[in-house]
Amino acid sequence: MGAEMSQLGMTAGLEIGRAVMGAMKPLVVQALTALLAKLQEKPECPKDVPAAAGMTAEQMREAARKAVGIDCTNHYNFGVTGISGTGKSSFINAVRGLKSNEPGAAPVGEDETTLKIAPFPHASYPHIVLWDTPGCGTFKIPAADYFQEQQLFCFDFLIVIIGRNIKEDELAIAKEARKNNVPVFFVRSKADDSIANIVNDEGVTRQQAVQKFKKIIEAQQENQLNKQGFPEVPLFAVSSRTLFNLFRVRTRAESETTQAANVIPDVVLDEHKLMQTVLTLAYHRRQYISAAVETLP
Ligand SMILES: Nc1nc2c(ncn2[C@@H]2O[C@H](COP(=O)(O)OP(=O)(O)O)[C@@H](O)[C@H]2O)c(=O)[nH]1
Ligand SMILES: [Mg+2]
Repeated sequence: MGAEMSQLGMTAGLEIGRAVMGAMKPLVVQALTALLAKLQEKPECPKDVPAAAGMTAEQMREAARKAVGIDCTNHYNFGVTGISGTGKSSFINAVRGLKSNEPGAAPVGEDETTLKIAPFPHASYPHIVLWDTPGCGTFKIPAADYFQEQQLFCFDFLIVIIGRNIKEDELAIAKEARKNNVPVFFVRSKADDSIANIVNDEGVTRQQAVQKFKKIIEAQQENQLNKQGFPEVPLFAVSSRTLFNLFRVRTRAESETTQAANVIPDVVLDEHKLMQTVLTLAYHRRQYISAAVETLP
């Protein structure tokens, strides 16, 4: 890694893991780093929420803060949801640069006995809060009720972590998000596992398996989202391991140990594209119109 890149990484508190760098165009990484630097600041304006039941938007935001603890004036709130075991907690920890056994990390691999939504603030970005929202869209609580009860319309966007097949419940979340003007993104996690399985099952090389997996994701987008009436919902494939390596801020000693251990480089799929898409959207939607007009030529 060049001195310039290293400095950029430090500025935004983002460590570009060597394994990820190996397969990345530095420009993509620079763009993400610059974007994250913008998110160091408090959002310019509060999240737009619908005024309802005789309450103004401001009163709605205050009610949400009191009821659920969502501060959608000072924070960017990223909702993460999905069926138990899909990788929500791992995703949240990875984006926070945390291992699952470290203090403050969301517990991984646990059965979800509680359906309580929980905030996980980002240590390097004090205005970013990731929310674990187990139970959203499950038969126990229909998505429409969950959205209102938990005030999810306050989220800047919602990420639905999915598995091999998109379920009706997950489409119900997308429908509710659309109604509440919350952008929704579907994310197929454990891409590293899927690729390893293709190598194993089909006796192909890792590179061939990556290409095959990309085709599977394209087909999933087409058949399970576009054709089901959700062409505006993008599907991204990621590995939480790759995301972790991207966001981890390492000490020199940890970097050296990791570099020595990373004999097989990370699988890199849509991790950068996903983060760039969601962060750009969150950032721009929280700027005052006047600020946007000023930037016009
Ligand atoms: N290989 C691999 N395993 C993952 C990934 N994400 C999660 N897992 C594993 O999947 C299991 C369930 O993950 P968890 O984050 O607890 O899922 P949750 O129930 O949706 O919060 C754990 O054993 C994780 O280690 C990933 O990207 N790659
Ligand atoms: Mg979990």
